[in-house]
Amino acid sequence: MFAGAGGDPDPATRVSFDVGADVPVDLEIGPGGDLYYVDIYGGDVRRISYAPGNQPPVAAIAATPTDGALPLHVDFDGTSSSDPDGDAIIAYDWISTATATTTTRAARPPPSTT
Ligand SMILES: [Ca+2]
Repeated sequence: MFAGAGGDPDPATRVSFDVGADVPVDLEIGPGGDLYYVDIYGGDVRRISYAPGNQPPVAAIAATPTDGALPLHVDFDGTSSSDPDGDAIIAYDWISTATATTTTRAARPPPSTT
């Protein structure tokens, strides 16, 4: 909702911003200004970010295999990531919480870990 002529919010300027939201409950603003909500039927916590202009890429990560006996070698693949503006993704940052390291790769092949 945008400000009207007097500076107050004008209900006539309401705009839907997440028409795909399932059943949002418990809306909260995070420390970075993003809006978080619980999708009560989907069992997810979802984030809505406002990014005017150039939109950030959307990360999509696949792991193969997703389970197995130890030691398990897993290959990660981020090549399904996309940019809503159609911009090329020029780098992938892979952050390992196990080793507290960040690996930047120009593109493929994806990193793997055991
Ligand atoms: Ca972009």
